[in-house]
Amino acid sequence: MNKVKFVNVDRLPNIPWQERPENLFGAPVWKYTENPIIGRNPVKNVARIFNSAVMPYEDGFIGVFRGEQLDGIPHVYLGRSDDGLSWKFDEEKVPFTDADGNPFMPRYAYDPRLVKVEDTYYIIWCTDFYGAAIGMARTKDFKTFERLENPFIPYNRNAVLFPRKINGNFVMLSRPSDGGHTGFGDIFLSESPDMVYWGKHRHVMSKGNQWWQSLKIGGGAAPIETSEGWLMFYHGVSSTCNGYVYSIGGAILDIDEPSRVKYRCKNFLITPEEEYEERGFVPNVCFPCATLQDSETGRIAIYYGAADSYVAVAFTQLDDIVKYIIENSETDESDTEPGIR
Ligand code: BMA
Repeated sequence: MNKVKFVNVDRLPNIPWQERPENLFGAPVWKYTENPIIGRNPVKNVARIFNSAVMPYEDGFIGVFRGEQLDGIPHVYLGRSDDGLSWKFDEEKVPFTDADGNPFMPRYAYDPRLVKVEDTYYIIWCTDFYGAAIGMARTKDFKTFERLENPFIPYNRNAVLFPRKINGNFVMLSRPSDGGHTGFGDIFLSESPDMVYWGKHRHVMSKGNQWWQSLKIGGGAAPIETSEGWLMFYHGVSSTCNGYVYSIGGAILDIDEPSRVKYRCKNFLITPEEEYEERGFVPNVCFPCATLQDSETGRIAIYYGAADSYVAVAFTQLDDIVKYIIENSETDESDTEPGIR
């Protein structure tokens, strides 16, 4: 296999990084030894921050964070960092407005993703639209945040935008759900010419045969463009006698027709093993929401929520992770077909 290259990915010399440890077991992904990077009570009136998304901005990093308020209701908070590891948060939630600039706050907002397409940053979260559904907003300056039309009717969660248009349209992954803790779930994608009207819905992949992803799956970080296809980190859930266990998996989607899965790793890449992943508000959760990557070195930093209590980081190298996914790939017809029936 030729060396895998990032496509449309910039240099990021200050990407958080730690060298790969010796004696790494399983997938070529290793957890930051100083995890978690965000502990409890991280800012006034917020008890926990987890399931959050970051990206490079100006000379440092910016992020949208799921902050669980003291009344237990989650909202989106903005955070900034010089090094991607140590974060300062705004004390006020992100002030979403309508198109006229009038306040238009969601009743709750959780699991935010942050994706830049062309010159605009999009925030996508799970909102209350007469039930759990997808909320979206855009900003160019991280000062004003204009909400967009909710793309889908309820129930839906885990929407993730691709970082560029494909065949002229915006493309978004999502996971149709129910109003509760959703004991099922496959990943679909939808296209839009304008971020208002969504259609051309396609099935991408279903929950897997492997036990770690046998209950449901859902989108995680924004897909990363590479010479092998779109590298996607997603979450997979197993149902045990003690509740759900959330692990992180990897797949590679076709570049021009991303509803076709080229490779899908049968093994999890990250599973709850550390104290901060196994113990917390909801134990046994590793929930990816973002990555950072550096075109020069092939380094990737994966940001994930741990135990619905903390933010943690793990590292991998593009070439190694793609090779591992390909070598351990197991797909079926519902993965590789175009996704329409
Ligand atoms: C899912 C989402 C996530 C959460 C996970 C585990 O349904 O609500 O925000 O991390 O459950 O509690």
